[in-house]
Amino acid sequence: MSNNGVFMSPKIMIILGSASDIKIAQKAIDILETLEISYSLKVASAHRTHEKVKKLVVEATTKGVEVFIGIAGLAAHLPGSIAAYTHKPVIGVPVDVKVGGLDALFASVQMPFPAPVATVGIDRGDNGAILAGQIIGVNNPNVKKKVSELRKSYEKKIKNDEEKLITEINGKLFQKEFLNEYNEISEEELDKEEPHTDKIFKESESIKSVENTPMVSVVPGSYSDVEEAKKVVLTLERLGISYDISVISPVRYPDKFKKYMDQMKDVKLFIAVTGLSSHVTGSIVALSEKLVIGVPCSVELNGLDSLLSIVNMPPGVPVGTVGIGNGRNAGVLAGEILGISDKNIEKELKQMKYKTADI
Ligand code: C2R
Repeated sequence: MSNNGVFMSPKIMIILGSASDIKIAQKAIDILETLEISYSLKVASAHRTHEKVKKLVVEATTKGVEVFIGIAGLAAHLPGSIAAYTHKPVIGVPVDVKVGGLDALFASVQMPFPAPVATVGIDRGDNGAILAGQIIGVNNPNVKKKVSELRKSYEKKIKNDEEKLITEINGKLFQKEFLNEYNEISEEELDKEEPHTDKIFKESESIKSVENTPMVSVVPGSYSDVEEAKKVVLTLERLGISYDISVISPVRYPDKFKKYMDQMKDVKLFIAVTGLSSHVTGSIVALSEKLVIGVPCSVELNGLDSLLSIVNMPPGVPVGTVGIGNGRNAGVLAGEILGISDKNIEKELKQMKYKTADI
């Protein structure tokens, strides 16, 4: 971006493994334009032009790029290679070129400590850009507001799509009017700052306010996820990041869960640690516009059920997912995000990343 002849670094760098990934990248571009976040876009492959990836990432990190988005199909080593050369958050968007994009998903998400890639769903360039917006929005109220407006546009879309669909159904037995009062979300409600929490907590019993709100809320969905959650909090401890940890299942204790979410409404981000069909991440996203990191746990199917149900979120509601059983990487990712504006966290993070990289 050029401003009176002075070159300013973009906030985000998008790197495509190939120009053939542009259809998915276009989804990210459209969102970043809506959020009014400056970005640069390059084509560079970890396999075909490794040196270029390295130079781009190192230079962009030095010049102040805050978030990287790596978009690639097949054996998508590109996001991981970006993560090797920066301590800034890296988002991976797996592209469906073969096998439904599962190859690219695994290559992006299953990164070793301490090089997390916050992976979003297959072909979800839009969610990659929204996640980047949430990261920038942690310290930028204008971007936060834009992300919030974008979230509301998805709510309006559901309402409009439903109305259109209903008028197209002509079955004789179809009861068009049944429970229609729930279709009416007023413009006022949609325009509220945090519509979900406001709406839901109005009627709940009084909620004590949490003094000294922690930076991060860690939510294991069950006591069986606690061992994994411990890895998250030990990493947060090492990075000097304050946190709350509470075991709460939105399926088993929905009311308690909603109350907890309200108590945590001022945290900077959530880390959900969960196995099986992972409703914890989805429930947090439904109740909050804050950034959510998901840690899939291996309970059944080696954690595949959990990984897929955390990562493959619909457009508008991303969850930045780390590898199965890699709670430590969720802690590192939180450090990368919070380290953008906190020099102390950044210092500890660099120590952790670049020291262990020698092993
Ligand atoms: P071509 O269309 O250029 O043959 O690329 C690209 O991201 C693309 O989806 C086919 C697919 O290969 C992917 N690719 C990677 C990497 N480089 C290219 N996964 C990498 O470095 O990870």
